[in-house]
Amino acid sequence: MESDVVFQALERFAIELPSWGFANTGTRFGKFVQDAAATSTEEKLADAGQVHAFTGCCPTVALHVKWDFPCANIRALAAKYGVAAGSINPNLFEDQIYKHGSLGNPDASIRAEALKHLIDSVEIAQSTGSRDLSLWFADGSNFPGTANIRARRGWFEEGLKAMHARLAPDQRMLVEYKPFEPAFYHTDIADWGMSLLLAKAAGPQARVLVDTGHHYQAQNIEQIVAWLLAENMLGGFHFNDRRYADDDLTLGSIDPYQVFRIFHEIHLFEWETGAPADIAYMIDQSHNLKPKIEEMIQTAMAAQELFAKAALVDLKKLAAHQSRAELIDAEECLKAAFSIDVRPAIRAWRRSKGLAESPLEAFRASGYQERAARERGERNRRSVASYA
Ligand code: RM4
Ligand code: MN
Ligand code: MN
Repeated sequence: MESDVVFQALERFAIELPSWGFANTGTRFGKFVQDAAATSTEEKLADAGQVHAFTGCCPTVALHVKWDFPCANIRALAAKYGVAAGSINPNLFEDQIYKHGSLGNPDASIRAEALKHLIDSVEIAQSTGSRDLSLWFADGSNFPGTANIRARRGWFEEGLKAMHARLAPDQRMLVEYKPFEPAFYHTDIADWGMSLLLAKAAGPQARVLVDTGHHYQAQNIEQIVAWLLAENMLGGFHFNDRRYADDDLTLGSIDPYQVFRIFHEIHLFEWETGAPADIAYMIDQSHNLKPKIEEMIQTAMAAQELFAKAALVDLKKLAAHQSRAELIDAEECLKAAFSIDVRPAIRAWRRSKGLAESPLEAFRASGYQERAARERGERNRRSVASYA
């Protein structure tokens, strides 16, 4: 029984890899370069292909417009490595013109540039066959009195509407929020309420994107998820874990119960409504210290485990306990599923797919990482930059 539920859960669970998670990235104080890191979009796709080949649950790769494009025939390139292009991420935070914002910039010509980039990104998404555009804006201000918060809100609404008008009927735009960083006084899209209002204003194909690292400490993320589901406005996730802020640590490394509770809200919604929720599960992590492909495999495995555990909650029983306000029984019912060891069932699922039981061990045995280090090491070492 249990393993049937786990099988069914894994059959429909896929999580998208971020291309930027395979390249050398750092903290704002510097980079520790890894010889094996990807140095081009082709290498990112090749590495992502490894993660999918060993886990069987990561068929798509999110691409960042500025870091991965232009790239000749990316569709064929992805296919060569056994993956497909996933969500397209515009980049409105690196160019010098965006120092004071993109869609929220007080300069109309810069807002127009930002909109142009968004429209170009919609076209890129059409050419790669990607349904979703994931939008994260770094816009905000550092000091009180320096920005007109309401005017900027209006410019965002305008810009997002104009972008929405360019979507093909099957495309979606996902509006991500984040409370702070890089701006430290106000951020234009700081929380899920702002994302929700802007997505609703933009048009019917806009949804909210929840990045698990983009909340204040102690915020109840699963409640946000439940509300967005109820509003039919949950578009997708950027999964990662954190201890303090947007730490981008391995999913489940700090608080696996949090991830389980999020998945539980989704399973519960689907059980109650009888319809699958249309949610894009994506990873948004950058790995500075652990080997990148291994950390991505570790993440995918953690996601599968937690998704499967959450599928094991006895929802009928839980509902009965809730209706009678049997607090201890309801809570124990939820926790019971969390404590089930689903790994044997997942290993059986892997066997049924012709995958190795341990993706990590199998990847290590392949020698891919050592080969990549030999081939890419010199290029990677040349790219070290200092903070100041
Ligand atoms: C942001 C946010 C975005 C990601 C960038 C690189 O904090 O999470 O989703 O694209 O980082
Ligand atoms: Mn994100
Ligand atoms: Mn982030």
